[in-house]
Amino acid sequence: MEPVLWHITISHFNEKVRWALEFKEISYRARAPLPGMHMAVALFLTRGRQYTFPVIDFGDERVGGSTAIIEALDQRYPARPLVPEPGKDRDRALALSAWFDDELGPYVRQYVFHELILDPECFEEVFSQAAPGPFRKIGPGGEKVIRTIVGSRYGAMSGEGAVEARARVLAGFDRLESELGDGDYLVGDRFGVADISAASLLYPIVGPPESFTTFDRMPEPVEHLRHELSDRRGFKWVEEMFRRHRRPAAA
Ligand SMILES: N[C@@H](CCC(=O)N[C@@H](CS)C(=O)NCC(=O)O)C(=O)O
Repeated sequence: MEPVLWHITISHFNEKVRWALEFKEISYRARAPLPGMHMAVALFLTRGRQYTFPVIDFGDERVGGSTAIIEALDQRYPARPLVPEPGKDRDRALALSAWFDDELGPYVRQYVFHELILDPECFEEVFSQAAPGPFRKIGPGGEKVIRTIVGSRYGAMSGEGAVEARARVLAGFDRLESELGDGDYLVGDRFGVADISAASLLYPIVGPPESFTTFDRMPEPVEHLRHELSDRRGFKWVEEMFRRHRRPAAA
């Protein structure tokens, strides 16, 4: 059976797994319930182990957590490996992925959602581009509910929180650049899980055209930050990773 990916189209954590599946040329089916409702689905799918998306269903096993899913994909589909063999490179790749997952991903989300909440018109546009097809026309009432959910779940209501989150995004670029040094990739000389983690988690800031979801525009402060960062080595590296390695969706 083809694996089934339960995902949120807009989500950068979910972009990691779509990218891994497509890079490894694994054909899969995708399911996207309404964001906000997905926690109940994740809990159901994983029998209470996981309340976040992505979750993948292999038929005989369901795995949640973006990096754990990429490890499981390599075990089941060894071609075009993304996680290095056991040893120093593997330890480094998984440690870097964990750092980007914990110290960067949540802050990108908090900052971008904060700015979206302050710009309801843009929120509506982003939602209508990003929501799964049947939910696109949910109307202003539904959008309000979703805004409230993301605002309270991700700490995106607080202005102070957003200032801190923006600083953490910049710290993410600093770490990325210092780990890259002069190299093309974060670990060794080939593309892998650490690169997918860093590049996917920064996609809402960088806005590469190859990502699964693209947006016509972001709130003005996010556009401004994008412009401010656009000459940085880390920003150009994210663009380059998408250009070089992001295959179009097969699902
Ligand atoms: N560490 C998890 C994080 C995934 C995550 O935060 N997913 C979000 C969507 S971006 C989610 O489902 N959140 C539900 C919630 O926190 O209530 C991973 O790597 O998969």
